Amino acid sequence: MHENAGMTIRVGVIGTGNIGTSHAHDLASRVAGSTVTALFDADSDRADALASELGAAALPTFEAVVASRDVDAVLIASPDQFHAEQALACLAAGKPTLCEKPLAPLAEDARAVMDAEVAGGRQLIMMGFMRRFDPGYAELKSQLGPDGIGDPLIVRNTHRNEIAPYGLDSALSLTNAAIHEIDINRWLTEDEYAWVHVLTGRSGPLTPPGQHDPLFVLLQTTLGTIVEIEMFVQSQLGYEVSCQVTAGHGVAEMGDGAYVTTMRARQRGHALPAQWLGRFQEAYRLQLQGWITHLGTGGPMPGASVWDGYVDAVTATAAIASLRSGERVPVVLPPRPGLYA
Ligand code: ISE
Repeated sequence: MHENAGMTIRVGVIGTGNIGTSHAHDLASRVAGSTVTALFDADSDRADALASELGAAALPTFEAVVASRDVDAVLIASPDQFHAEQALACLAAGKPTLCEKPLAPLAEDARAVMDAEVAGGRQLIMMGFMRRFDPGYAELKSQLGPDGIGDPLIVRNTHRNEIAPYGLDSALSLTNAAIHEIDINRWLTEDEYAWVHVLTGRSGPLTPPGQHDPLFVLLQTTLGTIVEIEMFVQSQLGYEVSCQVTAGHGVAEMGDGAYVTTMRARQRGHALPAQWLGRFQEAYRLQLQGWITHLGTGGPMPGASVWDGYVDAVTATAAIASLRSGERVPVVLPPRPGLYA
């Protein structure tokens, strides 16, 4: 799309729920070089309202958004189970796409998208793993390596939601929520996983029968780094994400970023956001800006690739197998296609 350098990228948004609406607002007013021209949502009233606010067209199907001559690039923000089918349609139409995570809940569907992109011979899809753009994670990563505290040995992650946004289902906790840690720990360690083991135990009071919350996910990378994740979807305490790395020469911890701690009335602390937009709003905006700048200038794709989305889905699928069997499950990857070298 570099022939569009200096021009406005016209984006079509598929899915106008919580995150799709936030993206559409960012693209319309907080990102340089983009505008929103078309929208689709299964809830047509919701799509109509956002379309009239932004001066975009609300279209009757996602296919119409992909095919529209007023759409240069597509943003997929529909429910997870539709991502793969919609990504395949974008590839078939040759439209650059930002696909919200996950690429697909299960590895086989993610694989179909990767195979189609590889067959087309060019990277058209960037994955929406926004934590890669978060200033807190960027600072944490910059502390690692030979000029910092050394190689990561153990990474401890917590990911707590106040309530289950889509209902509590333990497999969904892995494919929709813990997928963020699956991805960001590959990015932090620059390594792939060798195995995953999901431990279940005593559950919190809101957990329905047959489900488990919190989950404790243990992974080991091929170089031996241990990664642990506390995934607690119905924690009731608010939204909280943290990451602490024990490395060869020290420890680096990403707490809650830039919050100010206040002491008052015999209490010390700070407020927690209710959900992820309160914590990651800037990461989402930076991700969109990176994507739009990449489309406008033809520079390198700045975010996660379809290969990343596929590897994350393979890992989540292995984690579901572990959840069900109680056993440690290997993470088995094919060779990385040359397109993603
Ligand atoms: C949601 O879909 C997100 O992507 C949030 O970042 C995550 O914290 C939440 O658990 C997911 O449901």
